Amino acid sequence: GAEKIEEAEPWNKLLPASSLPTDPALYVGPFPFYRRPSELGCFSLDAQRQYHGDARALRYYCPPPTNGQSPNFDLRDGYPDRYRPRDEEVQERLDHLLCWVLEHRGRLEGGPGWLAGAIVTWRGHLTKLLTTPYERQEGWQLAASRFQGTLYLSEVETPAARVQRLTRPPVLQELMYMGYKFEQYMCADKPGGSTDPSGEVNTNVAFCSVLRSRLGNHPLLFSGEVDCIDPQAPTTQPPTCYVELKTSKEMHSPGQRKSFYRRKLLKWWAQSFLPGVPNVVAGFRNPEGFVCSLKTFRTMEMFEYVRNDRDGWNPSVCMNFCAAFLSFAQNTVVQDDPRLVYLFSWEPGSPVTVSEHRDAPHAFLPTWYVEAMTQ
Ligand code: 0WD
Ligand code: CA
Repeated sequence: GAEKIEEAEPWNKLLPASSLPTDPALYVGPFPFYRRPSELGCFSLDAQRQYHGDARALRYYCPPPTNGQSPNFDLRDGYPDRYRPRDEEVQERLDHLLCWVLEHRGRLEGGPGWLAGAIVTWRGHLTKLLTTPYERQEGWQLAASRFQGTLYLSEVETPAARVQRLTRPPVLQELMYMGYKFEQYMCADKPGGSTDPSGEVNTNVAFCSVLRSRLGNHPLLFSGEVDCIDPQAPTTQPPTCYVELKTSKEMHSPGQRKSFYRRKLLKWWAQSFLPGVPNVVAGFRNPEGFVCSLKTFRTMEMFEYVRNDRDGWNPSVCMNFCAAFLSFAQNTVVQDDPRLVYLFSWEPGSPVTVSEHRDAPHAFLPTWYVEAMTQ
């Protein structure tokens, strides 16, 4: 069977495929191997977006008392006067993660050769890959370079996404603020401390966990922003003690719930499953922008809401597609050259395509990184 076809088409062995389909039906099958993610380290970005190789920006989960009262969080409070949004014109690419890798390259677990066989990227980029077979609205572009064996993946803002960002309606800008404001109502700066919603919301500040995992035969090193740690969690071992915070519209009809399970829970699952964050705490906001109810969703139980839904999502499809994309990228990016970039592009309804580029504007491995790694 398969052997005959390969013999009949020897060019399949010589040339990498030129595109990758994304139809969910093609990726149905057993759930692939996914190594239990372990935390290799962390870093923080401060109010000026400066990197620190420590956990100074980590916050502590501090939910309101459950004495029968509902919360009443005004998510619009402080907007826009106590809002310091990050400058989105600055394209950071993988820089902060590379800073961490550079600092730790000599003492990575898995041995000295481990990094050379790994894929290095942001968790958020992998989330987009996981949800691709079900995504009907937003395309993506991922730039890939191989350097000292390692495959680096860095997202490129699509022209459409740039237009959307620059013409973002005021209501959407306020909605973005509201997500961060919710974090402020739910987190304290110290374990056992209290929340302080009177302060500023500064989205430059971030705590990032750096994780190791493996999908199929692809060793992974990725980093993701973590909202807070639960000091009361059954285990204090990261990533099991981390909590992801989300806001969503209050739901009042079966149709609204169905669409929440189909669209939002898929994104929440993909984002938290990757780093092994076990719980997502949702704040449901009413039309006036107040959160009056909270619900904890267990990441490992999210699929149950769509298991019997014909138009639901399937975790195996997400992971199998991601594994297929990583193989596609590994087979495409053959030359080891930090100035050579393969740009993988995807639009809903089409396969993933690839184009080849050299140097600016797509090259993304900074000179300081390449030079320090070459020492
Ligand atoms: O420059 C860019 N295009 C991006 C930069 C896109 C996505 C993320 N980032 C930055 C983040 O700020 C962070 O430093 O990369 C780092 C890690 O991101 P990630 O964890 O891989 O990204 P993702 O899973 O997409 O987002 C996690 C959180 C978000 O939480 P919610 O609950 O909204 O999913 O990171 C925050 C946000 O709180 N976040 C951002 N913060 C500032 N600027 C951005 C952004 N563009 N995107 C997500
Ligand atoms: Ca969040």
